[in-house]
Amino acid sequence: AFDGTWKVERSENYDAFMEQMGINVMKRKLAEHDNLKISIQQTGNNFHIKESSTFRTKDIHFTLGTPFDYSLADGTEVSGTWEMEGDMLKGKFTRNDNNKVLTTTRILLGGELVQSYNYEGVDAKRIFKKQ
Ligand code: MYR
Repeated sequence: AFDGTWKVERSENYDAFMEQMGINVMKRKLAEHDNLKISIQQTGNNFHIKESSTFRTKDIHFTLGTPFDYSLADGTEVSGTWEMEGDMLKGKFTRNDNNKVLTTTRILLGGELVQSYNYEGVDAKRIFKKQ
């Protein structure tokens, strides 16, 4: 159901979230307009994600329930797991540099893909439209 190519359309509280993550204002300004696109292809428990933005393009493969490593666009390394809970993808990732936890979810709502983020008490959302 998550399959397809999704392009970010709007964000909520993303600047404050990135600030909490420790990202400086210059990078945050660029990241607000990163034109993030994610292509999702699910085969059973296996996901193939193609990420593209003004920062980079990246291929990610993961299996639900199996930990993997990922680096954020600013170079921050995290490791963690995606799991499916009902219709929701739930991710829990730990930063390698400070062991703090970033949680994220993906859900389809009214034809949009809504990704929520939480880090150290700050919530944000990015909302994607199907291409
Ligand atoms: C994926 O499914 O797209 C790959 C794994 C995602 C891991 C966690 C994503 C958190 C992204 C947070 C970006 C915020 C930058 C400060």
